[in-house]
Amino acid sequence: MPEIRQNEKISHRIEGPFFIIQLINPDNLNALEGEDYIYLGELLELADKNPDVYFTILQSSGRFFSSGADFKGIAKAQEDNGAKYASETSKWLSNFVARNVYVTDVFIKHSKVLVCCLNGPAIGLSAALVALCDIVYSMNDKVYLLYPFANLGLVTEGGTAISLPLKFGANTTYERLMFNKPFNYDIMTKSAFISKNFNMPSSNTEAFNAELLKELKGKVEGLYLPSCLGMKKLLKSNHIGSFNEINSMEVNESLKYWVDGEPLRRFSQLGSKQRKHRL
Ligand code: CO8
Repeated sequence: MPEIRQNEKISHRIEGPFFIIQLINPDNLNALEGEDYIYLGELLELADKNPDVYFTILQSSGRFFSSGADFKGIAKAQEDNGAKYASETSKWLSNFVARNVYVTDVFIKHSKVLVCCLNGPAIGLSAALVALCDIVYSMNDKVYLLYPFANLGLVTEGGTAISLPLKFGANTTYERLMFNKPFNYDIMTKSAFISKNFNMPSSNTEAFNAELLKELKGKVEGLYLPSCLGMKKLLKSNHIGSFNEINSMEVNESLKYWVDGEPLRRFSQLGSKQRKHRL
C-alpha cells in the first residue's frame, strides 16, 4: 500500500477486494475536525487508486457513527487569526470552503462501491457523506441521520441538496431540514435507504462490523468484480453533473454565513451545552 500519514481517529486496512476505513474515536462520538475530513478524503483516494480494491467500506465504533464536525475544531479555526489571512473571507475559504468541497468531491467521484456500516446516528457533514454511499446497512433501528443546518446557521452541504431529495423524496427532505428533525429509521426504511437491518444491540459495534464484513465476503464470491465497477460508473453517471454543480453552489452559499459569524456563535453554544438539537 502506498504511504499515507497516520490519524489517531481513523484507521484503514485492506482485506481482499475491500478497503476498510474505520472511525475509532468513540469517546467524542467520532466527531471529526477539518483535518480529519481531509484525511478521510485522502484514504478514499488511496482506495480509488488501488487496482485490487473494488469496495470501500466505512465502519465506525461505539454508539454513534459520527456526530459531525468537531466543535473544538471549529473553535480552533475561529481563533486562527494568523497574519496569513487578509480577511474573514480568506479565513473561511481555507477553513471551510476548500476542505468541504474537497471531501465532498472525493466521495462524489469515488469509483469503488461505497458501503456504509451504519452502527448508530450520523450528524452534519458525516451524515452527508453517509448519504453519498451506494449501499447502507444498519446495526439496528436506533440509527438516524441529522442535518442540523437550520439550528447551526448553515445551509445544506456535502451534496445534500441533491442526495436527500434523491434518496428520501423532496417533501420529506424539506420538512426534516426546515424544522431540524432527524431522518429516522422509519424514513430510511420506507425509502429503501437501508438495505438490511442486522438487529444487533448498540453496545456491539465490533460484532456488527465483523458480521457485515463476513456477509459481504460471501456476497462477492464468484462475481466478476470489474463488472461491479463498470455498473457503478454507469449508475453514477445519472447524477454526477448535478452533484458537481451543487458542491460548488453549497460551499459558496455557506461562505456568507461563516463570514457573518452565526455558525460560530451557535457552535460555541453547542460546545458549552447551551444549545441542543431536538432529536
Ligand atoms: N464535537 C466535539 N465533541 C462532541 C461532538 C462534536 N460534534 N459531539 C459529541 N461530542 C462529545 C461531547 O462533548 C461529549 O464529550 P464529554 O463527555 O467530554 O462531555 C461526548 O462527545 C458525548 O456527547 P454527549 O454527552 O453530548 O452525548 P448525548 O448522547 O447526550 O448527545 C449528540 C449526542 C446529540 C450528538 C450531541 O453530542 C450533539 O448534539 N453533538 C453535536 C452534533 C453537531 O451538531 N455536529 C455538527 C454538525 S454540522 C456539520 O457537521 C457541518 C459543519 C461544517 C464544517 C466542516 C469543516 C470542514
